[in-house]
Amino acid sequence: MGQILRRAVERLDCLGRISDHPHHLVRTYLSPANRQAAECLLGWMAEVGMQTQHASDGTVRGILPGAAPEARPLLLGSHLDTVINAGKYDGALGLTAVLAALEELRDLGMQLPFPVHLLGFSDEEGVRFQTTYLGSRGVTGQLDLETAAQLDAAGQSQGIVLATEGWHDGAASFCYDEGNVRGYVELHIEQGRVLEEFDEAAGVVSGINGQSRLLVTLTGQADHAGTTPMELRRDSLPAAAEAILATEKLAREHPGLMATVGKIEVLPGSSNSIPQMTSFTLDVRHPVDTERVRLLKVLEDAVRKTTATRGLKLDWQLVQENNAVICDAGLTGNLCDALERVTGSRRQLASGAGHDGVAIAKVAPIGMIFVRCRSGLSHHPDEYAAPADIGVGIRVLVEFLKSLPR
Ligand code: HGY
Ligand code: MN
Ligand code: MN
Repeated sequence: MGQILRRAVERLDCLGRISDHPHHLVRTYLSPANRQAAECLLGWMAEVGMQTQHASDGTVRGILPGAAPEARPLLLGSHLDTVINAGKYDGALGLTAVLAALEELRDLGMQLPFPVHLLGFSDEEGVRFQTTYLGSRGVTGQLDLETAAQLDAAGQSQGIVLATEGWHDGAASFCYDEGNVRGYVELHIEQGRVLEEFDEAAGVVSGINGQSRLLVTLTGQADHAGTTPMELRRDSLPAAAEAILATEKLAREHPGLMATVGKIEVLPGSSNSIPQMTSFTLDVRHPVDTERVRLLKVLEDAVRKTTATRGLKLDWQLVQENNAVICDAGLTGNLCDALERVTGSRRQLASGAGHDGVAIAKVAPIGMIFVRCRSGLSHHPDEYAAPADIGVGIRVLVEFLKSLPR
């Protein structure tokens, strides 16, 4: 495994250097760096003997037919895109680990009794349009007009961007329907602290928490900063601040609720004009869907009250909502068996982070392997998974693949 693990780490480093920004790692939907990373992955997939294709949205696929090419495929994969100022393991590890596992099987002279499709999804994070799982929803026929209408920072809709910036030349369209896929398995860094707490290198995911993504816009009245009396102002920024503090307070008071404001925009944006419009993103998650929905309503009511008192207009826009997904019992059992053969543990843990399996679960049973990451840190350039832990993850994947019947 030495050489194979070394190559996996080298490929991680290679992808970690492919960015749309000179000083930090970022790859977004249909960006030049995302395409460059996709082309890298296509080359590596071809090296392990896969037939490769790309879709117009930048998702790429490698197919290893196996002994029975007509059998239902097992899908493996993760995402090529990143958040802004990202770490190099989120997404990329899942892709390089599969390549390593397939190389290991090849070196063992093993041919799998079913096809394997490796998918590199174009956009899981949703940085460009705030909608998430664009790639995995794309291959499962779940992209709708609402998503196509979502705007990026330049005011371009996802539909127009796909039409004008898409990777159309030589593109294939691959779509998976319910029943024609054996399952989907993704290896990913944990992005949490459970495996560190138990001092375990890897674990199996029991389920993926649900999440709601919103865009909240408060509109008041721009005016002169030097001449407008305080009592006459309809200033959107302090109102947004009140709403954001109420968000944090609600989450702190309700264990299990995670609420994050990741992005805020103020217009007109000059230092001597009263902010007419303030918009901010809201990311709300909870292990229990009904609780997430209930508490989101509590927050919405509080924000509506604040904005009414201040004489502002409120636009509370749900951008995307995904309920929690439970991983398939059969796949999870096989993954735990594989984990136990490698580490002696059957550790299972929930995922607070979202993953492409949420979208793929609409058409196939899903399972996930988590690899420990240092201090659980992620969505940060210091994100780190030790090669030894990556090696354990790859071995679990190999054991899992070897154990699957035809
Ligand atoms: O936001 C998430 O949970 C994931 O990193 N896309
Ligand atoms: Mn990820
Ligand atoms: Mn992520």
